[in-house]
Amino acid sequence: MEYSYQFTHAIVRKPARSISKGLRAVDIGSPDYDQMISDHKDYVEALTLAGAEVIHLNELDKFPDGQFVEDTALCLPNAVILMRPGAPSRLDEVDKIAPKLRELFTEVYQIEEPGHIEGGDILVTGKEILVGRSARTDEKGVSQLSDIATALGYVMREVFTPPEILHFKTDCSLLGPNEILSTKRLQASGCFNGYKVINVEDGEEAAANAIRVNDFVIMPAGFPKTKVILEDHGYKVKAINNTECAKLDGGMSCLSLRLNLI
Ligand code: CIR
Repeated sequence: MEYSYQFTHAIVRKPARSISKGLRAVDIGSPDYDQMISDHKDYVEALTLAGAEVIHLNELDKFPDGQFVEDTALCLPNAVILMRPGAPSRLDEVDKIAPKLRELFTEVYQIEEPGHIEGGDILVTGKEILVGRSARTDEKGVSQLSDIATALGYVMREVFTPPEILHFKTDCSLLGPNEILSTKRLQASGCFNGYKVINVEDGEEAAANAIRVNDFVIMPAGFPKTKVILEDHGYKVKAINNTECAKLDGGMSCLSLRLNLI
């Protein structure tokens, strides 16, 4: 997994007008649809700039959280594992994306009932797959994923997402094979021992959900100190407005599935 941040393709789904009904931990107001569409365009442009060919899926009015495609699957270089979201309203999003994933991958695995996992709880690093148990990802799901990943030759390690955090990756991102961007609160759980960790600036916790795609780090705009920290470490950074997705607890990683179709 030396190339855990190198991607040839990315799958995105256009936000639906029903986003106003999207799940959120705390209601801080309804997202503005036009702004979200404009941000989504910028996000697609950033993926393209980073060298990924973007595959577009139609909006799904029945699934207000459908644009957060990351939660529906784990894409590895030669196989895809269809997830089983822990949020009941999101369960059937998997059936909607599965046909496209079956077109792209010959090896397709699936998390089965009664297990649950959402892709936002999975971080693939240069040496292992970290899976954070959370309100959305349970023991049975993790155990199924462990069987599949181990059979495919990967090392999988279970970690625990602190209860105040939606998904494991809400608070961290991969920057390099052995380098992680993390909030201090997540790092304090000890899950990144053995990695080089760069902390986001205090007060800029939402900057931790970024994505490394080839030579770029794509991060949410509005976190200038963390942006400078990343640039000082030599990263090429592209910042995208995320104010509307943030109202639904979504960010840079949630909005795409990154694939390496070699
Ligand atoms: C949800 O609560 O499921 C959505 N509103 C946000 C999902 C964000 N996904 C992610 O962090 N991978």
